[in-house]
Amino acid sequence: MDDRRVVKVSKYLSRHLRHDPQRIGIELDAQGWVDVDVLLAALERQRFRVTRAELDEVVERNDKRRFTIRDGRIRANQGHTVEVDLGLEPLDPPAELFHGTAEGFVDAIRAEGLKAMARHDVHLSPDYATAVRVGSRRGRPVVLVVDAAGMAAEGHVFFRSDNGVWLTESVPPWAIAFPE
Ligand code: HQG
Repeated sequence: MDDRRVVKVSKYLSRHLRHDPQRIGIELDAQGWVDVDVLLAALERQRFRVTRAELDEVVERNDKRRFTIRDGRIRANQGHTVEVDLGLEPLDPPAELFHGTAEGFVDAIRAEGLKAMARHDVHLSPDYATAVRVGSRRGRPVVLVVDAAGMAAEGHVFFRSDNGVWLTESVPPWAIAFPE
């Protein structure tokens, strides 16, 4: 598959495995899984034809390992807006984590901290470069440094998704260092 097709299929899967499964007539279980065969049949009905080999390739080659296939089922690793319980165990975070955002959001974040917005959790990156990429999706990127260890000491709970994104419910202003 060429890169454009991989991205196109990945976006289509993200939409329906994270946000809007009913749009293509599928149902996710409580942990976000759906049978691969059920998904492929639904895609066929939508005339968005994807073969099993292509699906495997998208899961394999996806730049952020957004999906997992296990025991004949598939799910998105994180980023849901529909209710799912990913079954992640709380984990001690590293001392610092990073959040990439856009310039226009900085004043609001200074005032109220980071909020999950439409998703279930605030997404934090383990490294600076990833945060730059995340922030660039929305404009000129600004990278915030989060005092994750300090938050954990105050009782905030952290999780790490199967693709290495750190998740937490919210980040208070005191735990955020803003660039000069
Ligand atoms: C901002 C992508 C105003 C926040 C990425 C962000 C990531 C606030 C936006 C993953 C705010 C929400 C998640 C506040 C937060 N006031 N703005 N109090 N608190 N924000 O997309 O972190 O391609 O829901 O900074 O790579 O940008 O989907 O979160 O800009 O890993 O796999 O509100 O999504 O991955 O945006 O991105 P999002 P995000 P995928």
